[in-house]
Amino acid sequence: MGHKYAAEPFKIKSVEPIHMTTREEREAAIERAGYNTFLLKSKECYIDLLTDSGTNAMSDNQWAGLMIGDEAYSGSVNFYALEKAVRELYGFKYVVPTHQGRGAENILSRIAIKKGDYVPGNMYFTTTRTHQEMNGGIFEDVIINEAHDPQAEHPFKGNIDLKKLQALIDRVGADKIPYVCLAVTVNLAGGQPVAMQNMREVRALTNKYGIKIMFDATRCIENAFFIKEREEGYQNKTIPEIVKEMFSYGDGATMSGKKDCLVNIGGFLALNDEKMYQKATQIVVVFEGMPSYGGMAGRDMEAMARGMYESVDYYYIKHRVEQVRYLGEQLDKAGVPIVKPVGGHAVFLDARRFLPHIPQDQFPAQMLAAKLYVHSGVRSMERGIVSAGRDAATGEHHYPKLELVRLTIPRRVYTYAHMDVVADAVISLYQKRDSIPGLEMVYEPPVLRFFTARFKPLPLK
Ligand code: PLI
Repeated sequence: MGHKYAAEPFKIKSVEPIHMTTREEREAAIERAGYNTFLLKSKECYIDLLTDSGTNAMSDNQWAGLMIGDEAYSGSVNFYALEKAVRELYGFKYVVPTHQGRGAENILSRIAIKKGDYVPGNMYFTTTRTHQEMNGGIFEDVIINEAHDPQAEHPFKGNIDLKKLQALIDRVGADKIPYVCLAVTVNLAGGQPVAMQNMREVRALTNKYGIKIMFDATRCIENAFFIKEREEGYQNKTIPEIVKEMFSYGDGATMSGKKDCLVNIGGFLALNDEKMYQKATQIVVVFEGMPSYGGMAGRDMEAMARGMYESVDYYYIKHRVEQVRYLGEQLDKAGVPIVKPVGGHAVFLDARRFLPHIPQDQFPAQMLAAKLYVHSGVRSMERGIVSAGRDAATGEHHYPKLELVRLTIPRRVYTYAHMDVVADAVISLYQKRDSIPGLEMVYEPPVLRFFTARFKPLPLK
């Protein structure tokens, strides 16, 4: 049965009604929210594509797992279930549960980074870079150039550029590089995967210098699916085999369970080195909790362990990625500028080409997300200059090449019919794009400003 886009590999057992709103209600809501879609109430949104983080639908098996939560302060059975899942599926020896991904980033950054160290990575992620900088680290982008070009059709746009990595090592010295942060997939590049070949090469290079590799494993299953689909020699490997091989090139990983572990909350730091693990346990008790729950309830660890096994099912991940692609291909066919190829978790609108009349410091992607909401009730997220924040040293805006709006698809939540509604909304807004003005920022928090910044529209020029 060769359907172009896989049908849902699940039946729907429980439903959550969604709310329709009027245009007047949405106009008032976005005004109140300071033109920041993060500040809308969920009930004000019709199709909520703000994020794929923590918005997953759990299976009946995961819900059943909640009932066997062992809420002991220490040594919960659910911790051992999680540890077993991490060992069996990802191959790491030690696991420190955390309340979510950034909890793991906090611990890793504290134990591994010294002031003045450099942390190379395949593009920045907001919370990841913030933790690196708060611990005195300097982030260095070593992703291939194609990743910064929305139109470059490269099958593995998340790859690390080995020449850039080598140049950094030559410039600052290997002893100033505690680890390479290797994200699979790369969120802000458009959910783009990293090739196995590239991971192997990064491992070979870092081995020469004794530099560690720490994965950002957040969307590792999506990455594994792309390897199976696109990389020679992997068509006949299973998703678990590919995941295992990927992580065999790393020394550890931070994980936001809210994405590819198919849960609503939770994360972990995984490590192979016993000394690092011991240091991590010293930090986790200060910021999260005992090393055997680290900020998670026993029931949530159980749901996460079960979600991890479900996530490596081929039919699950095939549908997941193909549903995202279905939306992307509809927009592309209609001429709407998007990041290509379509990534694993989201379709990214290219706001530079969507709104070429708005300069980047008038926040075109921020305004596009706000206008899409008012136009249709579809909530999306800015991933451009606002998300990039300011340079920690100079205080100037970072001006990222990518000025994007992310339509992020929660896992197992919406149907193909919802994707049609979203596509129609974006396409009809594209036809009216000339009427959209820029924004000015009227409130700016000092770090991670995109979460709570506020804006006002400028007059249309
Ligand atoms: O939101 P957390 O703290 O569970 O995870 C932080 C985090 C780390 N790495 C990557 C690649 C992420 O995408 C990520 C969180 N992403 C969010 C919240 C998102 O909306 O994409």
